[in-house]
Amino acid sequence: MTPPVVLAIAGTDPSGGAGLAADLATFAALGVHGTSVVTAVTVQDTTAVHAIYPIPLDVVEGQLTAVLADVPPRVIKTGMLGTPEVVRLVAKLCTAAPVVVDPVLRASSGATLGDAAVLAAYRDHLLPVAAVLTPNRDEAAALLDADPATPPAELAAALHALGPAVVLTGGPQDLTKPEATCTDWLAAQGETVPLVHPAVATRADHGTGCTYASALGAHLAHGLALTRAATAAAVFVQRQLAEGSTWLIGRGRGPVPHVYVPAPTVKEISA
Ligand code: PXL
Repeated sequence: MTPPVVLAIAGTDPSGGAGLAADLATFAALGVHGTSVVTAVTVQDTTAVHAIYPIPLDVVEGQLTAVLADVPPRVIKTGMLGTPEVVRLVAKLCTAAPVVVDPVLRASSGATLGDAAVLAAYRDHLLPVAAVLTPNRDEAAALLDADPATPPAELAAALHALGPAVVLTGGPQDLTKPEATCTDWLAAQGETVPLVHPAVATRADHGTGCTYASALGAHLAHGLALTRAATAAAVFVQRQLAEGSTWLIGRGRGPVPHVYVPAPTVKEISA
């Protein structure tokens, strides 16, 4: 059966944790066909982002118009867009499918992936046309020019008032407790509700945000309603983080595993 198509518009991460590699692997794991438009090439490893090379605007536009015309997506997911011109281009051209916007502004290693001009372009051009926004708390505060200490439920509701549904993803609280949890705040149709799920203690969390937003896009493309899609995406990320907690990849914060296929047993190989 033909799977739904989800388009990812994002940057690359050579270490395979974040960016387009995370998006496409997540799409494959969740049974959707992924198409992709590259907006920037980052030079990075698991320890840091060393350099960023934006793709020229006409090259981004060429990729986008070609793939939109030939392989219409059920859902579009955006990650690192890199420049205000690309943010505006995406807002202008991506009108035929719901857009899940992960407003990437900063890498977990600390590097800036979207500056003040990118932030303004998100606020003025992409948020008003987005279907769902998936900021973390810092991104939400930055988009609203609010104090980062503002309660996350308030940040989610304030962003929802600008147009899109919002899933404000919350990091783990007090991982020293065995029952530690993460709380995401879902603001949609005028209501803001918490979605609570178990936290996973791991150093391999590079790409968690990209993976979550891609999983959300994939579940929406399969037809799940937003609350169920958000819950299913959190369950997917939680499972993958647990899987990766014993992996030893890279010297820094390792990648979230996106697809985990157990190695075949000797019995299976010889069968
Ligand atoms: O996790 C945010 C992110 C998104 N996109 C790219 C990245 C990163 C973080 O490193 O490199 C390309």
